[in-house]
Amino acid sequence: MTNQELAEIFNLLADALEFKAENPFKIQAYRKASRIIKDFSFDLKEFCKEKPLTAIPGIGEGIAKKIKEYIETGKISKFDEETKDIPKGIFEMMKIPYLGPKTLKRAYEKLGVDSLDQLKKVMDDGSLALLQGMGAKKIERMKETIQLFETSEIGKKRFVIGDVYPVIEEIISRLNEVTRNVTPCGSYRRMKETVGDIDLLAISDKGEEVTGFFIKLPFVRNVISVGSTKATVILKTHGIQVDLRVVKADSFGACLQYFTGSKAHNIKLRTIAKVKGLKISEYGVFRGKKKVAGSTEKEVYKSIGLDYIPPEMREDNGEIKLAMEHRLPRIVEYKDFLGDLHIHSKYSDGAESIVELAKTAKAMGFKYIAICDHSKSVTYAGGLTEDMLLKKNEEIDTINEEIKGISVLKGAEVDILSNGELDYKDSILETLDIVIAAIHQGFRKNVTERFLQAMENPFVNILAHPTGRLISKRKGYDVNLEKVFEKAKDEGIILEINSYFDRLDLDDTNVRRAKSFNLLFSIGTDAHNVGMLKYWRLGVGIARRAWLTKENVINCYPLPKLKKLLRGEK
Ligand code: DGT
Ligand code: CA
Ligand code: CA
Repeated sequence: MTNQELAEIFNLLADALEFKAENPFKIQAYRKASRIIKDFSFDLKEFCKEKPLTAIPGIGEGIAKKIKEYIETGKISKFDEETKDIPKGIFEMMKIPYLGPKTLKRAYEKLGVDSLDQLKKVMDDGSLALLQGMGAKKIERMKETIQLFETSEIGKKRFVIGDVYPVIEEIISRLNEVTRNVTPCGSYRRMKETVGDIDLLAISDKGEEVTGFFIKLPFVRNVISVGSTKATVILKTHGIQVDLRVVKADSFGACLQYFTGSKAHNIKLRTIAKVKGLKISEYGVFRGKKKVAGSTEKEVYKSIGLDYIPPEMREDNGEIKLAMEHRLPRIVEYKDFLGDLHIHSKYSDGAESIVELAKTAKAMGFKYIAICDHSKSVTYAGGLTEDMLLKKNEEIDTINEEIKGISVLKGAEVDILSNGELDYKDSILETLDIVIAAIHQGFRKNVTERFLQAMENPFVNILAHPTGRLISKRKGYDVNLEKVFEKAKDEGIILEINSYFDRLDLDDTNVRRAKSFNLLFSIGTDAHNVGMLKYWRLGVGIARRAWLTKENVINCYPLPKLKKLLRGEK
């Protein structure tokens, strides 16, 4: 069994209970557990030999028991019981945001609707409209929702990178048992926010052994093809396709370059090579029969007169010309990242204590972290009263004295209320090192004006997730970003690159736009459990796709410089 498999089961269980309109708290608990398991850094099966599963923050007795059952018997009886009468098509429809489980249930019970095609049919032939509570307006809205979903990346069967990330991690750690240098390629390596499939490349002289081992891994649902240099499988998790290539070391660079793409980037490279009398293939760069490059990517680029181009820039956006003229910008690197500036603790709706977060962050090599729990009016996410916030500040002071090697910043994710005021008074904001202003309520109500007003507050440093979109679920706020960027420039406000898996907000395109206003950016994982801290890489990935330098990203500043900036000093 794998963590990913188990995570999916809990998510489907939540879907089943939602369909049956059961207790929302229970449903939420399963969803939360699913995400914790998904992001958990150790194999659960191994972990529970050493420690009780309830030692994992956010995993209670009930869930632990089910995990144990799965490890021991390969199934969860509660899951089998709750899902046995629900057709598969219902789960597919449950993926469409805002379609409404209640509606789906009624359509299923009264009209036998058990697939999206069926649902569309009963909407069109008028039979759905005959059911109680199904007015023309509602059906119209449902049609819009379905259309929006079907034209979205998710509807087109692409996957959110933050969902694929832990899957890839788990596969690679298993593959490393038989081979070396297993490297993801394709859109994932370019850090695109959604990926169509997973492309992996490994070095080995014994290709057959590697592909043979790969197709037998416990993740695999079915094998599409297998040979001595490549294999394609479909995973149990979300039905994602994985293409694995195995090459010898002397072709690794060429192959990595080829399978990283993008296609448009590669086509242009080939044209350039041709002019120089060279030919690029997945095995190397050739002049006639003579191989002139192949073992490293750098060599491949150099052989056709180009500087090395980082994967995140390979989108045919002008990078090739710059590489030819040796004028590529030096974009921020993963190693430049010093700390996460947006984390939730147990004080609000996170799973861990600040001490646990600090220790993990330190072990990950971070120099600092900012604990930014929700403010008081966000009651559904355990927002902190002023008293709690001050108590939290004191705890952070103590932790900073006790744990060396990492600094914890006192922060808050302060809500911008519907009248544009902030959720805490200035006298409270003043006690904090870092203030992130955010909108969590009233997405259609004067969002631009509220943002502008909030930015005028001298204690606000950062604007959180400025568009409010969720990749798999919603479009985001009605907001005029140009106005927001302009004001941010005037007021010295930093914009967030929120790297929570479903947000990725700002995205690469908007970061580019914001960059043209000469703004600074802050990367925050918005982690609600310790496993989510690893998604800082997605934030840096966005920064790299937008060609930011390390000067543009405040997480690359050493602590004294960062603190000075946050205090508004030059
Ligand atoms: P995806 O999977 O849709 O998110 O996007 P990619 O870029 O990962 O595309 P994929 O998986 O079809 O192929 C991986 C890489 O392999 C792609 O970025 C470039 C290379 N590649 C695939 N097909 C072709 C092709 O027909 N010509 C060239 N030059 N390269 C290709
Ligand atoms: Ca791909
Ligand atoms: Ca592929």
